[in-house]
Amino acid sequence: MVHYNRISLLLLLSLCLTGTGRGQSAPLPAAAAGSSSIRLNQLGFYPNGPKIAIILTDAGGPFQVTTPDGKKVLFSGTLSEARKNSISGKTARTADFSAFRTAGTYVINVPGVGQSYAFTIKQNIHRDLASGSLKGFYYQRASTSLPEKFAGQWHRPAGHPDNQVLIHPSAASASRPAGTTIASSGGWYDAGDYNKYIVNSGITVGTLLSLYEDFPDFCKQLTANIPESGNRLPDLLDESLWNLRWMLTMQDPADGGVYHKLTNPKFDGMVMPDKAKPDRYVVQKSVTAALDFAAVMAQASRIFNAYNRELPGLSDSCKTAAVKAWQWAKQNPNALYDQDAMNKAFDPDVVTGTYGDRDASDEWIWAAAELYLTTKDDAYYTAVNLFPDDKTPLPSWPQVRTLAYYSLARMQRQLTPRGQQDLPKIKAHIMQLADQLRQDVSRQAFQTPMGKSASDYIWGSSAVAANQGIALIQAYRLSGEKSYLEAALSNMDYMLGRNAVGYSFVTGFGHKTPMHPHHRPSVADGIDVPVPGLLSGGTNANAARQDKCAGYTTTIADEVYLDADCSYASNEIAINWNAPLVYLATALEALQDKLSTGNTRK
Ligand code: 9MR
Repeated sequence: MVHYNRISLLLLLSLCLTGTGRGQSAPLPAAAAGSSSIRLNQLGFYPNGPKIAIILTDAGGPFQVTTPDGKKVLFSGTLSEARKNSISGKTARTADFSAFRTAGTYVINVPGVGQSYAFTIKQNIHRDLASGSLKGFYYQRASTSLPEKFAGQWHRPAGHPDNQVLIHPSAASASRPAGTTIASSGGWYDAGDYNKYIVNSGITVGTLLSLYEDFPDFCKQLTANIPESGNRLPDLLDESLWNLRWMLTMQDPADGGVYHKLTNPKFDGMVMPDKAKPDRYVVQKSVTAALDFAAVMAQASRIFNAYNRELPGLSDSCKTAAVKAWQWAKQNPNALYDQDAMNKAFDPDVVTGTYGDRDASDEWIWAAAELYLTTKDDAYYTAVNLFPDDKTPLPSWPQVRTLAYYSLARMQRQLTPRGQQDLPKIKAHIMQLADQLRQDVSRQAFQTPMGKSASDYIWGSSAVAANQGIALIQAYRLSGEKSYLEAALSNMDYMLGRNAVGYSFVTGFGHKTPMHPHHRPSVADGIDVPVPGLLSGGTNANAARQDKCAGYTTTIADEVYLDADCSYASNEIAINWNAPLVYLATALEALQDKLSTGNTRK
């Protein structure tokens, strides 16, 4: 690291044309690349968009944007005033080079601090990430081989055929006694483990389908080199169908109930899918599974209605499945999934992910809204209290209420008069969430909505950032106010490196990325680099207590992250985290032209 005294700093400062210099300034002394004190989106920036890096330094002074060899100075500026990180107490300053718009690859040089990773300014800066994170789902496919043509070096044989899945005693019924089998192939592995869970599939597929409904034209151009690429469906829908078709097999045709999950009794070891051989079970039907299933199937029905020629009957099947699941839920409103109680009553014990939830009121709201939108039947709308309080909770797997508001606002032109009455309220809920997120961002050390509160740093916090981004995109779509779009973009910057740990949390995208995610194929495949396009759960204040992995070095909430495969509480990947990443990357790509100054309407 190079150090400067005050006088030489002033001298350097006087050489620079603050904020406007283009090529006129002399290069500041170059430092080694990849300074850990310069945090920025490690992919780069849109030419017409905001561009900032966060510098972890007490000292103010100049900075430059230069060619990667440091020889040509393209832009000179001055670091902002110091801001204190309210979580860690550390000092940060901003290097703002938004005014520099020329496409190319550059570094930032800050005397006394160092030089950043190389980054690029160009159109479509997140395009590869959008398709790469969609491709991440392909790599999660169960019951199929991944040929080299699509999976590159991560090709692998099929695992978990799931064509003879046992009915667990907790799920036994007259037509399906315990120990009999059903076929339930396909779907995505949930995460770093190989089990398949309906609740988590719900928000995941719902998020991907909502992306399609929000940006249909753009999504038709999004390709991911999957086996279905080139057919008449967009890749986003083809990939979603891989899981949707599996979800359909999780419904008991006899009564419409939906099994909570398809799972081993215990987690597999860190082996490749084809090496995992334990028995697989479907377990107890649950009300949360039924309602999440109903919501997603209703949404799928209206989307695939436009593809009746390619997929005859699918739209109708989805609608029928949704209605039957809803009716089952009405008859079984107390069938919450309680794994401990289940294990007391039945064998074998099941100790894999629970996705347990003691409150299904939000699942009722989401299912009711989607069924209403698809059927136009007011009876669904009035079956629940859509507004139990004035909150707008950020979507997550146990809390799906706001997904209902998103869909109702998106489909506002198709509401019945009953729904129309509530439209102002629905919009107000979404705007209230976005306003909370946008508020005070400029006072934050990292200038992002993510991390304003230490409570953002939970298990899967990267998806908190992504889901905040989606909320802000929704607000932008409703209001046309560019500041929401910019705030959404800043959370993407967070995910790609502008954060307190300096990692881009997406495997394969950025300079400093997770190399050891808790992801069985990435651990077991013998390939150094992990499967790409997967979002690590990221910083989690309680990770050390939760996974007991050795190696955490701090308890500061926004810094607890460990790139080790034992760190399943901070470094696993999961489908419900990848989906909002796909959403945000794609939405930003679709809206990038709206970032221009003076263009504030959508
Ligand atoms: O994402 C889930 C997180 O909200 C919970 O706190 C955590 C512990 O219950 O479980 C997470 O979900 C995991 C699931 O149970 C099993 N597959 C891996 C998931 C991601 O870690």
